[in-house]
Parts: sequence; structure tokens; C-alpha cells
Amino acid sequence: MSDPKTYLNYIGGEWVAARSGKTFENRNPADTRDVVGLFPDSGADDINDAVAAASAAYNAWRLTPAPKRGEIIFRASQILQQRKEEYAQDMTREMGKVLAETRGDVQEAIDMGFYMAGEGRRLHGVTTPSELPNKFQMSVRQPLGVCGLIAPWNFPMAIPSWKIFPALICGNTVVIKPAEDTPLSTYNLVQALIDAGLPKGVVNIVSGYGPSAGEPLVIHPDVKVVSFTGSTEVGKHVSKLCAEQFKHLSLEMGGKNPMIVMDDADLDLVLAGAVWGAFGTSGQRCTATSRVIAHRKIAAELTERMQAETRQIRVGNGLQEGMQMGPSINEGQLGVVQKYVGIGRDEGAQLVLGGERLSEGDLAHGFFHQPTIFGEVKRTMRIAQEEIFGPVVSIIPVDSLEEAIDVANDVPYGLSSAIYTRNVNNAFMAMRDLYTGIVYVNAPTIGAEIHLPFGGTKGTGNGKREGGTQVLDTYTEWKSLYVDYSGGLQRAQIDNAE
Ligand code: UN1
Repeated sequence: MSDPKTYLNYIGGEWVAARSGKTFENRNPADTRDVVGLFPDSGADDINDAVAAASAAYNAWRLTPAPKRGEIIFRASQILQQRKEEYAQDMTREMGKVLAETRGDVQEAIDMGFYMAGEGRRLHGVTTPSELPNKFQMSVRQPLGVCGLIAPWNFPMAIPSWKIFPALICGNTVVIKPAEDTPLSTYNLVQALIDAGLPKGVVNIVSGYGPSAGEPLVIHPDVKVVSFTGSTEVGKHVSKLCAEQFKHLSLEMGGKNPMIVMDDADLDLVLAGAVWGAFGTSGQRCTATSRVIAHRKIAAELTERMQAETRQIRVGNGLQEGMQMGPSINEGQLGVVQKYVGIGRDEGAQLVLGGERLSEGDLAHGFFHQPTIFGEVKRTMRIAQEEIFGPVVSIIPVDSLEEAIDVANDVPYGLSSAIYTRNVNNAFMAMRDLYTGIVYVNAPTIGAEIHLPFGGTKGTGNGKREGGTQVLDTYTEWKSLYVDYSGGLQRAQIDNAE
């Protein structure tokens, strides 16, 4: 294989190495002999440079009319459409998920771009009557300044787009630190913006690790907004750092997403949804279906059919057409999966399928693990409570809808949930009582669309949402404007009181 390409940080419109000169390797998790590229191993100095560039660019960008900002984002989405296949290939190479999924990831960024471009002609505020005569009032959204964005590796282009596009349309400037496992896809996203005519300094990329590059970004006093997607443990740390300076903070963290299957469900439909929800992206989605809460009347049949169906999944290098599941992202994550398989066995859950690393032939060069099903899982077991972020699903038998909802809610997370039933009353009961940010009926827990709010309750988030128009609240502050054209002093609450 040829020498890997060396990538640079993008600061103030210039491509520059980390000041330390250090780099790190981005390797293909399906074949670690393949080095995707060398990326800057940046530190606080590089972050300071990038924040200074973003600060310098802020005023002109803030004053650029929002529809014009939207046109640049629109063009970036068109460019992404043209490069979709190339960028999907890059993403599979650095992240491991199969091509059908990385095409979907690029598509999600395209969708987000077109959606946010349109927001440039909306960004609605509210006008409302005054309690006083000859007085006008309204509220408008104002940008905050420099946004520090920290992205995860599982959706290497989609999730950066959920952060960058809304930040920009609102008139903010950006410093983004991509995940160290998947920086190339963020570079590709930013390249599309550059080619679309984004002014220098408006978006800056600094690659590196969390403690050395992420933390200096979070604590920089000129960074007014922080948006973080990653683990609950790191999110808690980020939250404490931001609290010191009262920063706007959006957190998207873990999940332990349940799929309830009632005894009246269409089991063919359940099967397709459960296998996709659990093993799509090798289970490495915050939205992955990690618990199937099955009515006891159909639990045994469902377990048997899931085992047969899951056995058919073709696991391998996602660049090969026809593969359905790729590797874990890195050795550490594979280790987590193996650890939880051990915990599940020790806890007395029934290992129905899988449970081993895959290492025949070329698979030995990647971090592949068998799709794994545990049956007869009890709600309190660690494999039913803790996020695994790998191809492991637990089937938990229950006796009623009430018990199913109770089990579903009895975890520290609340991102996504699903119910399969043909009974409309069950469906509405679940939509009301499942305490998650997203609920699906007769569809798996994955597959959110960008124009509805995305986020979760409890340990999943801090009440913020990405997607939908709700994301704009992270990247703006409200300003209320009162215009008194009466020509006299009018005292609110006093002059018009009875
Ligand atoms: C994530 O798992 O981190 O809803 C994001 C979904 C995708 C996004 C997932 N659209 O599964």
C-alpha cells in the first residue's frame, strides 16, 4: 500500500500542521494494515489559533444575511451529493460500517444541509401585541459567537453536519474537533463547505484527542457554545467544565434502547426490525436496539427466529459489496464487547448466538465480533442496564404491557424506544409512557430523520435536542425587542392597570 497521506488542520482558511509537528494514524478497523492517513495530533496552542481565527471571522459572518449564509450551505449539500460515493468509500475505510450505511451517513449530512439552508429564510421569532397602545414587540434569535464542536466516530459526517450547519445558519463561527478514529469524513464535509465558498475562518478543524485538544476547546473563554456527542462519562466532565463559564451546552450521550414486542405483533416485521436495529452499524449507534423486551407468549419463538435470521448476517470488510456488518471501531471497543459477553455469561444469561471474536482469514486483521444474542435476560443484569455499543442484544421476557414499559424505562438512559403491536391502544399507551426522546411504533429504534428533534432523557442528554428547528436553541440566544411609538412614557404594568 502506498504511503499514507498527511492531513493538516484548517485554521483561518490555511492548512497548517499541529504546532508540535505531531501526528497520529487513522487506521482502517476492518484491516489495520491499511493506514487511511496521518492527522495532526493537536494541542492547546492549535486550539487557541483556531479560536482566534473563528473570533476574527465572526463579525462579518454574523452580519452576512442569513439567506446568503443559507446559499453557501445549500451549495455545500449539492457538492456532497456529487461526491457522495467517494465520501462514503472514505468513511467505510476509516469507520468500518458497510457502504450502504456510509452512503446513508453522507445522505444525512446532505439532508441536514438542505434543511438548514432553508432555515436561512425562516429563523422565525415571535411578534406579539403589547399591553400598551402604540407599542410594537417581537423576539429575534441572535448568534453567540464561536462554537466548539466535538464529534463522535459512529456517524463521522452526519453528526458533524448536525452541529456545523445549524451553528453557521444562525451566524456563529466554528471550531470542530473530529473524533480521532474518523477525522477524514469531517475533513470531507468541511471541504464541501470550502468549495461552496465559505469565507475563511468561519469553520476551522483541529484534529486530535479529547484531553489534549477537546478539553482546551471546551474551556476556552472565547468559545460560547459547546456541542458534544460521546459517552455519558465524558459528557459529565464536559458539563462541569462548561458550568464554570455558563456556556451554552448541548450533550448527546449514551443509550440502552428497548424494543417492546407484544404478543399481537407481526413477527416477520419484528424480526426484520430487531436484526437491523441491533446489528446495523455493528450496534454502534446511540440509537441501537440493545434490549428486546418480548411478551413471554412469543419470546421463545422470537428468540429462535432471531437466532436463525442473525446467523445469515454477512460480516466482513464493508468496502466489499454484499457485506452487512463491519467491525468494531477499534481494539478498545472490541474489548468492551468481549468484556460484556463475559459479564452476560457470568450473570447467567443464556448465550443464544455468537459471543466470539471473528478471526478467520483476513478478518484477523480487523476488529470483528460475531453478532451476539443473549436470551432469558433479567432486567437488572448489567448487560440489560449498561451501554455496550457493539453487536450484542438482550432478550428480556415480560408478562404484560405495563411490565414491558416499566422495564423499558428502568435504565439510566432515555434516547430511543420502540413498540411492535397491532393494538392501537397499546401503541398510544407506549407513546405516552415510554420516557425517551424518540419513540417508534412498528419500526426499530434506529433511523431518525433530521427534521424532528433528536435527543434523549436522563443520562442521554441535558435536555437539548439536535435536529428539527429545536437545534437552533443551542446556537442562538433570544433577544426581545420593544418599540414604543406613542411619543410618551408608558409604564408597563402601571399605566394600563385598572
Ligand atoms: C447515533 O446513533 O449516534 O437515528 C445517531 C439514527 C441515525 C442517527 C444515529 N439517523 O439511527
